[in-house]
Amino acid sequence: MGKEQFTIARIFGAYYELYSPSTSYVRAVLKGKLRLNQSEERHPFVVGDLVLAESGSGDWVIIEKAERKNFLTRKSDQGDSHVLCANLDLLAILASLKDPETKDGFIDRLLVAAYPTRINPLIVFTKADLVSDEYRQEREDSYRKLGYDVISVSTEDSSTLTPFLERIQGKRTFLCGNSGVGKSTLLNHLTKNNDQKTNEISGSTRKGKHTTTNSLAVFLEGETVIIDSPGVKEWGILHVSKAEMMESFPELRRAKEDCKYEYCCDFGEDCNLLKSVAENLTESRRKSLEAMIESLNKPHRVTRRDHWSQSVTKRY
Ligand SMILES: Nc1nc2c(ncn2[C@@H]2O[C@H](COP(=O)(O)OP(=O)(O)OP(=O)(O)O)[C@@H](O)[C@H]2O)c(=O)[nH]1
Ligand SMILES: [Mg+2]
Repeated sequence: MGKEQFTIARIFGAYYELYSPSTSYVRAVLKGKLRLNQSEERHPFVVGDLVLAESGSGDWVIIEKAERKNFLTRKSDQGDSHVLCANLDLLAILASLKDPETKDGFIDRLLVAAYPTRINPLIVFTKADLVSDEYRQEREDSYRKLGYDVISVSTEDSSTLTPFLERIQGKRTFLCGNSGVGKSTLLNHLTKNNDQKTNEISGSTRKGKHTTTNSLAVFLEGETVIIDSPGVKEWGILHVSKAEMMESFPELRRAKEDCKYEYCCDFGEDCNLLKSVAENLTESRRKSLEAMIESLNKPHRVTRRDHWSQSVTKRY
């Protein structure tokens, strides 16, 4: 029987959709032993995982999981960590400029979540056609001046997609953001297929309707991979320590350089980092940091209404 390495493109119930450049898409199941070994983990496999599979008489059978280069996690409660995706090169934080408007606090949270993973963040403001150029520029600049890579797109104007395409070329990119910001619409534009269902935002709340329920990796030419994901309301970052949180703020890094040891004191009265919070953060960034530190102390305040269901979708 032939063995081959694949990437997990999608998970639906007990079935896995795998992709390799030579064989394209196949359907697979887990080998019984593998299933038992990993039963302690809530989600033993995620989209983006590399696996070894062998061809059977019907479905392929996954026999081995490769070590992950990196992975993206959310943690919104004690002991309840959720790996979302593995082996990424880029985290595209999609922030809608309008309908729904993504708040800076949400972007800040995702930047903190990305930091310990060392996955490069890219801030992508969406729906640029719905706001003035001045407003778009202002939102872009506030992050660009911190050193982040920032672009804006509108699926109404395909020329705006070129900078995005340039950045994702040859990389594995995870699209994340609130529901309704246009993750699936962007993916459909890039693949020129209607791979993913999209939906209008709600007329009354101006929020998305959690249309995408399962992550999906789409494989393009030149080893470019884009992964669409379900919209999130709040990104739990309980797995990130307070020290890592502060270090992830570029505005505070210079102050950290003055620390005698990695962190010279336990954020006591003479802490350079804490002084720098007052001196170097804008009000909006300071509020974000404080809210995140607060959520470390009160994890129950983090909402868990997000939709990450593993609902079975019929595709075969
Ligand atoms: N005006 C405008 N509308 C857009 C743009 N991109 C997406 N939309 C609309 O926004 C709505 C939501 O888009 P989706 O792609 O379903 O959003 P999503 O982020 O995938 O949402 P979830 O799957 O729920 O997380 C749809 O009605 C899209 O047509 C854009 O650039 N401009
Ligand atoms: Mg979607």
